[in-house]
Amino acid sequence: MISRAFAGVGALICLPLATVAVADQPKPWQLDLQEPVTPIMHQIKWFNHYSLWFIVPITLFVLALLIIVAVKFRAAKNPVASRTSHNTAIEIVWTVAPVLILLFLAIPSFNLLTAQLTIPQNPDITLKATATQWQWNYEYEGGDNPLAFDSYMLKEPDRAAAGKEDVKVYPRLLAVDNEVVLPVNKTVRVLVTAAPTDVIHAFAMPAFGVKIDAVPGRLNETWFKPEKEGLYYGQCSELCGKDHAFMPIAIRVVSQDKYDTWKAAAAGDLPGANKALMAATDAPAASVAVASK
Ligand SMILES: [Cu+2]
Repeated sequence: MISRAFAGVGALICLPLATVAVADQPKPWQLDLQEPVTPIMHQIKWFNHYSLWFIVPITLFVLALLIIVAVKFRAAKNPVASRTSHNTAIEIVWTVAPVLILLFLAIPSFNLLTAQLTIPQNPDITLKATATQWQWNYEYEGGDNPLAFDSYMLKEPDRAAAGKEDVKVYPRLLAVDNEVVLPVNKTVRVLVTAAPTDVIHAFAMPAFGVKIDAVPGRLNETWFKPEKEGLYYGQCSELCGKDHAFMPIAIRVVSQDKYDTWKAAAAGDLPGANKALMAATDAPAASVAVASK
């Protein structure tokens, strides 16, 4: 709890620095959460800051009590210890106060959990993400153009051929060969699983407020609605073997038009569709593609 409070204080200090940088990926020395891009992540960020208003004062209060007790009642100053064993007023206060504090934390916490776990009835897109040691496979469910592809971490020798030389936009260990492409402001249901004979992985996208296990033989469900175009990065977040650190998740959020063009072309020629989309999103201004504020 104490370390969380310090992280929070650090985050508040560093906030002006964090907002300058791009919004879609981890930053050096970042302490706060990533910039929220979905309604759920806005709520998570709010709840994080809200709970710090309880955690920081409690931590400081307990620290102050400890210091007072250690100084005021030290053996040299207080050779005969008090034999007081009970005080009804104090018993009531330290029972009722924590109950109230926990209620103030529990109610918004359960609201958030409900919002996360309530899958929208009519999602615009259903995406299936299947984890394997050590890459992701994505399937676009339904519609006229079934589409499925593997997504591997971009290997350094392939950078130039993929047209992904800019390490700010395509960072080492986070960039992939084939990104998931999704339209902006659309509700996306994600079905998450792992290959039948594989191990447990986890699908995590910090800017979207999504983290859910990918379990062999089991279909987990989550959802998000990205509000801003950009290229967003996440990682497998369940220790899954020697290349666990090398199976990133990349989601490119684009306009509906660009998505439709990409989707129509991708079924026949995925590398070509990706190249065309990169030319359309990266070329005019690289800063747009990285969703800077
Ligand atoms: Cu994994």
